[in-house]
Amino acid sequence: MDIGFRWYGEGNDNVKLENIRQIPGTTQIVWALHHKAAGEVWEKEEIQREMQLIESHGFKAEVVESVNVHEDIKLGLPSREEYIANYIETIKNLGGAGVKVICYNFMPVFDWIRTDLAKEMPDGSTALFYEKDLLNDASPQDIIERVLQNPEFTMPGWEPERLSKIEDTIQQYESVSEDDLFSNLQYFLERVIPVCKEHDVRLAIHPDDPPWSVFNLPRIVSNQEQLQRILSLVDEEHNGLTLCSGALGANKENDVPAMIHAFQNRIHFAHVRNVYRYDNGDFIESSHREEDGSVPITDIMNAYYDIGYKGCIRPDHGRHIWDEEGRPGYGLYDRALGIMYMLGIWDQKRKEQK
Ligand code: DNO
Ligand code: MN
Repeated sequence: MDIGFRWYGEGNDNVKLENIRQIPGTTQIVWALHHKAAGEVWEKEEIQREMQLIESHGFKAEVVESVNVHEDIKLGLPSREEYIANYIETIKNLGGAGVKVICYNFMPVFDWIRTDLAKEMPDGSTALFYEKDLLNDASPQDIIERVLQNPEFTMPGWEPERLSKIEDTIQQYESVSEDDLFSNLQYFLERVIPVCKEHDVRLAIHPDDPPWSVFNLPRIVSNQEQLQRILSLVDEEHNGLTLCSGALGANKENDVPAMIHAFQNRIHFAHVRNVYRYDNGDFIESSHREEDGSVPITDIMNAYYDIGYKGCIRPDHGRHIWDEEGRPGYGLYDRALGIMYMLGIWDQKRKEQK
């Protein structure tokens, strides 16, 4: 198992690679070319430059999060052909450079949604928060304005060019059912998975965050049954999952340890984070510690240990603590604490098994 840490690139992240290097046990940087719009080809030279920078700091750079899927592919429009061809080009370029896993998502319009990026907790830390009633009552535009009050960085999935046409994009989905979205995903996978196989790159779909429909948009990556259906669309190892305990864990029906056992060799990347679920349907991203939230983090780590998981695990989001500023969810300190918590469970388990 490799511990990974998501990093947004030089000038686009106030966490330094030198600092990540000091988190015990951390060997992978999970990266992306964040300036690339969905549908653009990632060129070989740019890929190499980024990977060399990461590797020169002593890390592996084998996991990319994310190569975003163009909306026309999700909508199943004729123009998807061009974007699928570009995606294939990117897979080849990444595979050629030594990348082993590509994380992506298939959420219409919004990749993750919250109503507050810095909700204060009783201890003074801040965290990403989802307020159910607010989301149900507000328009997409209200939410965007609320969430992006003082954007210091562009957040993935919330790029200005994407947001500027959001109402139109939402409208385009009015005629797209869940079954249509499954067929559009299948169409995409049938074309890209053979290329992944040839270049030995594993594709790993990230669950919907949160795992239910927002603004009446179809969502198909929200529970065990849907994940199973996605794996069956192209039943081949390279068609796999990013199992995100925080995204899935926002719905109490989702049993993440059971999913780890059920999907074993199809999990190519793991996000571990906790969420505290309030009775009214709200949730907040708590610390990784099991008792601070509603997700059984110790059972999850034990399940990964028990299946002999060899892939990359990264702490997903963290709170902002110790006066740290910067990208919501992606500070240094709380994610580092998360890593130490995960490794504590892992090491204990390893000792017991000896
Ligand atoms: C939330 C995050 C996501 C993730 C993308 C992957 O849990 O991990 O924003 O990065 O959905 O495409
Ligand atoms: Mn995640």
